[in-house]
Parts: sequence; C-alpha cells; structure tokens
Amino acid sequence: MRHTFSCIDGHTCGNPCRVVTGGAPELNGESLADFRQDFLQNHDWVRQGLMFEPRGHDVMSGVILYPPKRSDCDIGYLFIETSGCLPMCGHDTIGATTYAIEEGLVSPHVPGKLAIETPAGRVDAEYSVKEGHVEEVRIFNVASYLHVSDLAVEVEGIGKLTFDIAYGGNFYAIIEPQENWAGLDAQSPSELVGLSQKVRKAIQEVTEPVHLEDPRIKGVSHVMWCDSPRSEQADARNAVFYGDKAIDRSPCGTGSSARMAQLFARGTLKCGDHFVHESIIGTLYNCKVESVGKIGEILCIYPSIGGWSRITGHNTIYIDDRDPFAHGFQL
Ligand code: PYC
Repeated sequence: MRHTFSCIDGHTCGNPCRVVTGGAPELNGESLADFRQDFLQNHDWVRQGLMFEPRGHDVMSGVILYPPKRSDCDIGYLFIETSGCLPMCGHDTIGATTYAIEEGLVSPHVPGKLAIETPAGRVDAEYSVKEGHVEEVRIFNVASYLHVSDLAVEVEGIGKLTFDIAYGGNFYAIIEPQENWAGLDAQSPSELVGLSQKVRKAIQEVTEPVHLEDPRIKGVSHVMWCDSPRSEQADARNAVFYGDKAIDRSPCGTGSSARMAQLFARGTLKCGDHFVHESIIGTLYNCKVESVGKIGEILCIYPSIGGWSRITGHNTIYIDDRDPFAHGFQL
C-alpha cells in the first residue's frame, strides 16, 4: 500500500518546517495534548517516514494540521520532528501560520489573528499580509518559567558545567559561557552537536523536570548554548540542540521563551522589555515579555516572538509499505 501525504515545505528564519495538510491519521482524544499521546502510541511511523531520511533529514521538523478540539481556537497544530512530538515549537508555529494563511487553509475568527491549539496549550498568533504573502508572524506563547538555577553536571572530557533549566513550551538546559565552555565560536557546529549529545545525556541522568500543570510534559529535550550577539541589532545569540543531531538554524521560539523566563527571574529582563535573539546563522527573532503571571506559587512570563517564514515548495510525499525505508532511517 502507498500512503500519500500532501505537504507544504518551507523554513522559518532558516530552520525547516514541513506542514502536513493531507493524509494524516485520524486521532482520538479531547485535546491536542491527547492527540499527541495517541499519535505517539499508534501512528509514530508517519512522523518517522516524514522526518527521517530519505524523505527528511537530521534537522527536519514540522506540523500536522488538525481541526482544534477547543472551541476558542481556529486550528490545531501537532508538532513532529526527528526526536518525537514536541509539546510546542515556535519556528513551526510561525511557519504553519504563514502557510495556512497564505494558502487559505484556515478562516480565522478575527482577521490578522489566529488562535491555535497546541499540545502545550493555546498559543495566539498575529500576522501581517502584504501582496498576498504573510510578512511576519508574532506568536504569543504559553506561560514560561525558570524551573531551577545553578545545577551542575560533570561531563566526560569537558569537566563541570553549570546550567539553569527553564520552560518555554519545552524544557531547556541553558548554558552560558563559563570555565569549561568558551562560547559558540570555540567549536564548529558539528563539534557542538557532539558536545550537546554528551551534555544532554549527563543532564538527563541527574534530573527530570516535570511541567507544573501537565505531567505529560517532562524531561530536558533541548540544550541552549548562549553567547553574546554578533549582530548589532541583537541582545544575545544562541544555538539550540534538539533531536539527535540538530542545531536549530532559527533563534528557537520555545528556547527564546525559556531564556526570557530565566532572564526575567534573574531581574535582567522586566515586563514589557524587548529581547532580540540571534541564531547560529544570524537570523533574528524580535521577542517581548508581554505580561507576567503565576502558576501556583511560581512566577511566569507570557512571551511573544516575532519572526518570518517562507514557503519553498509543495511536496506530495509517498510512504510505500514495500519500501525497506518506509519508516525512514537515522545514521
Ligand atoms: O522554535 O521552538 C522552536 C524550536 C524547537 C526546536 C526547534 N525549534
């Protein structure tokens, strides 16, 4: 049997975004968070086939569009990438919103605004259109907070590394330049991948953060390496490691949210402050601490992230059961 998936391919500030508009499985549950569980348990071959080689690659990432389960949302996004299904993904939300609007796949209740159900909760987007194309998207992300600060791990071949953990839709280990890590320019991107694999494993062995409200969201999946900016427009630069071998080419939406939550908790950022984050390839997100709240006793921020995305093509992808690599492979 041959399974056919209609996809729109593109990239957000350099990072790939494959949006699946047709062929996706029907899912069970009362929310996109339930859909994520059903998909992972019963349909994960779809993700593997669309994300892994030979149809995808190590950095591939995307979204499957679903009608929302929440009555206050216009559309639902299920995130797929090489490591699994993220609760939330910033660059994919900017991408899927751009493509869904440009291709007329959704009718927002309020023009210029899209209410999105994600597995991590409701995310809102505002977009501007010029000559039929979406110029920019600003996403209003889920509550983001510092989980813990000043943890340390001993990493073989590197020594002691200190880090904070913050949540911005995924849990991030946030590592700043220090005695045993000189910063982003001290190694090549492929060396950074190798370093990140070791560091994330060491961190996962010592701690497993669990989301304050949804215990299905847990564990440090991403490592954010921080540095000072190269661009005069930026406040900071980062490289986010995700999956097994990926460094985000965009400035990372959920990572920027986590970083702002950390800087807010430290007193470096205040409510209303802007924060421009630069990626490893020099693309920028214009972020802001929109408001402040509490989850239980924990102080959180509501960040927004502004960025752009462009369609690179339409892609009809086949997964043929006779293909020995129907479900892809990873080296
Ligand atoms: O933009 O949130 C993001 C993201 C997560 C992983 C790659 N990009």
